[in-house]
Amino acid sequence: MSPSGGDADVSEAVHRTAEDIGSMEIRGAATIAAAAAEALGEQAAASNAGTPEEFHAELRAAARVLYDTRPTAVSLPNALRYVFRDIEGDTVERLAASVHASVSEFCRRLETAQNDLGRVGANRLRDGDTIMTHCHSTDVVSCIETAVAHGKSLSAYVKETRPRNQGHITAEALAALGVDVTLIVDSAARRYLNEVDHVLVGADSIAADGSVINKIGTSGLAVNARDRGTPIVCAAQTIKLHPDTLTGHTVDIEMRDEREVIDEAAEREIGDIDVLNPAFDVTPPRYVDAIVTERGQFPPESIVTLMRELFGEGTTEPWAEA
Ligand code: RUB
Repeated sequence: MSPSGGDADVSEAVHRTAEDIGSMEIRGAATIAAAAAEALGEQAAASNAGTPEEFHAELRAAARVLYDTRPTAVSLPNALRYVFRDIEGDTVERLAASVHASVSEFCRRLETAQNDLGRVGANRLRDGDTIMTHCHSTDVVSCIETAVAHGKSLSAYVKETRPRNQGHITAEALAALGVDVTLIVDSAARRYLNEVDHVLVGADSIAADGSVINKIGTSGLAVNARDRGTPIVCAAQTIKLHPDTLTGHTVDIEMRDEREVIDEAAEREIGDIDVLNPAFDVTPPRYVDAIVTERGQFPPESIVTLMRELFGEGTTEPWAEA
């Protein structure tokens, strides 16, 4: 084992979580963040490190495996940073206990933030309103759940969200809450926007200029919603704020396997074609009415103030090889 982290032992649990994130068995920015933090906790608990240096090297190696899974949701590196920030101890046992405490605190804060955000978002919804959703966002569901708990009766047009159909998860979640759900194909969205009071979407990352990076199709929906005069709200905990965009970096858009779009036989039958499968897109701030966070709601253009307050001027990568 190398104290530099190059060959450090990474636990089975971490590899399993990384595979599940890569294959989207674990998906959605908040859920990915919690899973990554918990995997670091499992790494610490399973550690056979003989020295604190070896322990740190293992943890850094584990974080790199998790970091390399999917590039767009900044909640993943933000979660890793949170856990690393609070680690202290002069023995392996104390270090492991400190990782455990840090992971527990992170997951507790994540849950609290989602509940607080839900209360803010719910205040925007009135009894009898109709919502349109895209993909599956637990932050969005939290707003709707709170509104329903406050006695509001809601309807929803739920876009199926090709190619992975995360709309089915949203449909199930909202139907279970008692929302009157209508599932539509993505291309039917514009047809029904006239009947919609709010478009509600989540975010994988939010850039310093207020751009919302979310599931592919969000930007087209937002442009259509603006054209129809339907407010579009993004529900996103502050862990979705992308601190690197403060210093001019752009958000990496994940390209996924073409087999999610078309199977091999069908493609062969069509002939010589290219297939592209971008997982996310960027919605410019002018198409977004509000970003709802656990710290209140913000016009997208002002989110940079909150980002500076929470993340300062830049970030570190504590998992980098020493
Ligand atoms: C999920 C997606 C969700 C955000 C927010 O994409 O785009 O809208 O991650 O989700 P994928 P949450 O299915 O490719 O992971 O509010 O649960 O963090």
